[in-house]
Amino acid sequence: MAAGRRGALIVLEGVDRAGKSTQCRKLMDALRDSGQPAHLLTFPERSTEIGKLLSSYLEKKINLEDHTVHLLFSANRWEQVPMMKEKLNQGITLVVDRYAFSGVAFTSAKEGENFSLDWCKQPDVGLPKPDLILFLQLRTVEAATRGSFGTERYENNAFQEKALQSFHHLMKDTTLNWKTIDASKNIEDLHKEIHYLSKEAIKEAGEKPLEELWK
Ligand code: 2DT
Ligand code: MG
Repeated sequence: MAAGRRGALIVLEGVDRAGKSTQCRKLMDALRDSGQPAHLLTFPERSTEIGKLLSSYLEKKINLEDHTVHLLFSANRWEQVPMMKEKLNQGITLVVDRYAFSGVAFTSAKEGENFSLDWCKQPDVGLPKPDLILFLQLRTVEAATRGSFGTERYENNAFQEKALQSFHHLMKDTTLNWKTIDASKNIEDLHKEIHYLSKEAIKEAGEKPLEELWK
């Protein structure tokens, strides 16, 4: 690594069972094998105090008011920001499994309150802006062939469909580097595409400062 080059912030988003976690791990391995320092982050980060609350909420052990839980998901990202910036500045690339886009997509999919995209975005304004957002696209029927849903909150077809619509709205933002990829491909082909796009993003990120999301 050349001195002074920052790492890239690479986010994977997509519906349940699109293969995000598998692809994050494979990307991590490939980057490290090629000598590129990389660190994996997952949101929600369930190990912190806020993360434990979120985990209990997702496991349906506790209920939380909808605005409150949205702000907690955001706070769960903010608490990682000092570490994220430090790593990026050290030239370490961050591979992130879900980010603010899941936050907006899942809250705005909720019935009843009519959460606007704008309201949902506000708490995450100013987070480190991703250099690349890979959206793993998979039709709901195809996702269903990969096994059944788990028992956590939000794990049902109707909800995932609504979240998917919100993701599509967010993807219209041309100030962000969204890349939609066909997640119905086999694991290896998908990995090759993700690895290629990530290498490009890492090259470009090294030449420019880190920006702020939605600002
Ligand atoms: P997994 O651990 O299976 O990815 O599920 N979520 C996530 C939100 O509602 N808001 C957020 O900000 C984030 C990051 C998506 C985690 C579940 O939590 C939802 C699925
Ligand atoms: Mg899940």
